Amino acid sequence: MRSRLLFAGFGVLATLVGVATGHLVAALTEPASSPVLAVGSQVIDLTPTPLKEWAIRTFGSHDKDVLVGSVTAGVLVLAAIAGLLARRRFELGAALLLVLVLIPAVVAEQVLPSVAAGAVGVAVLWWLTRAAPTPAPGGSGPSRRAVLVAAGTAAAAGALAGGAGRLITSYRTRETTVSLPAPADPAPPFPARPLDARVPGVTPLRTPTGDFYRVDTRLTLPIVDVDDWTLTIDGDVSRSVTFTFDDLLDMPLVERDITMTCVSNEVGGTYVGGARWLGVPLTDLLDRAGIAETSADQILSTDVDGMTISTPLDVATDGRDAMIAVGMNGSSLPRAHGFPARMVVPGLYGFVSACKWITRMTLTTYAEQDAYWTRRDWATDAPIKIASRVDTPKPLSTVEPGRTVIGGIAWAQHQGGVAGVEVRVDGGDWQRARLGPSVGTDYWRQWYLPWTAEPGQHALACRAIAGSGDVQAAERATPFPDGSSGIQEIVVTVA
Ligand SMILES: Nc1nc2c(c(=O)[nH]1)N[C@H]1C(S)=C(S)[C@@H](COP(=O)(O)O)O[C@H]1N2
Ligand SMILES: [Mo]
Repeated sequence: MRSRLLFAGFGVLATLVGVATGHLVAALTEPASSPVLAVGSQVIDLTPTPLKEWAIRTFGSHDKDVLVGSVTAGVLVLAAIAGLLARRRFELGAALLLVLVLIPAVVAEQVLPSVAAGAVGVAVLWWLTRAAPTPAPGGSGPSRRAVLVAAGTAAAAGALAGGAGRLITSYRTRETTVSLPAPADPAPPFPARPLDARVPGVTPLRTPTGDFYRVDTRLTLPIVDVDDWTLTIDGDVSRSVTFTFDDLLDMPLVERDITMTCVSNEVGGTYVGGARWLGVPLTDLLDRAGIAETSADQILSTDVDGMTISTPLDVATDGRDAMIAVGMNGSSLPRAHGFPARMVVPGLYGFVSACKWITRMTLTTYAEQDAYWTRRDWATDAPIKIASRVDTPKPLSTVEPGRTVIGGIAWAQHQGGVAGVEVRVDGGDWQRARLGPSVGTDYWRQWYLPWTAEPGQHALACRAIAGSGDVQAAERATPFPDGSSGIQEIVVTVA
């Protein structure tokens, strides 16, 4: 029994040292190719949409941690089994270990780190099993001390390789900032006294960059050298054109306050943020390529790794402030939000517009080419739905009786903005809330309603009214395929 545990441990240790080596090799070649992450990325791409939905719903923004954790746990169990097999027949254990580390090599085509992980893993397993006493009755062999020394050495080497990999990765993935020119067309002044300065608990009018929600299919962020980066417009255009980053900065830049929303946002959810974007108007770029004669109906954007996002051409060129953004809240884009450039289209959900790390815009048709989410049956035409959220009080919280406020945020981008918000207490009449300052029709709006809270349980609901006159839909819809809808109603206790 002791010997079995020992060999299971050998399997795990050998695998860990192998993976650490793979991590180091990956750090030196391409940090996104770390074996666990490679398998994880593949799992994300292959996961059916309903399961993905469920994961996002159940684990929220921890969905990726859960995924990485599950892959890791699975690998470790198999590693222990490989160790057990090696106890009787080394070749069997070594074979299982090799299969384990070759999975990322095959599914994610990441050969170098996997080969290194496999070679080192098998070597360590061989070395550990040789140090252990033979399981045969009366078998002698090397001492306990030899096992401890071998295991200790392997663990130290693994820790060293893993640590070095981590250091190199963090150096290579550091943020780079580029200084950007002033906008030729600046945004109007931002309100000096947003509501959050007066009503505690209401979402800040401008989302600090570090707090801006992040949604993408990646487990690691791409490393893009701005000096090598280019943006090409091709497909059904008069002429293909390619821009360097400096070419973009030489064009007149516009600055706009735009609220971005993810289609995966649930009613009352947090996948929404307001920022000040700096960029080149999309139509200025398309005009350089010439689209007067085009029969395209979509812009198919491609990112540095070939991920694709489709945008309806007519919507993107209807006069709204669509842009290729290079700046966010006064700095160049952070890596998480698309450095060095991304698309931003007010009024469209991010999955049909906001391509980060963009390198190509191909003018084509929906009939001819499918983008990443189109292949997964999401909508292609997906305007952001009118929505509102209660920020304060928090759902299921306890509130002191007496004078207080109900407050939150609402959005109706490119539908005239938010013209009104109404609040309903305990199913009563809809009451008009007071609105915070307007930041334009593509931006969200803060709101609050003074409320005298009587002891007991209360249900609080809100709904937005757009400048277009349309009212937030009460019909419940799930995020798939074109965005959630419904009225958020929270319950609080006053005591
Ligand atoms: N390259 C790339 N761009 C992408 C995505 C992605 O997965 N890959 N996700 C999109 C989605 S679904 C949304 S909602 C926005 C989110 O942008 P943010 O992470 O900057 O908030 O980016 C969009 N752009
Ligand atoms: Mo999204």
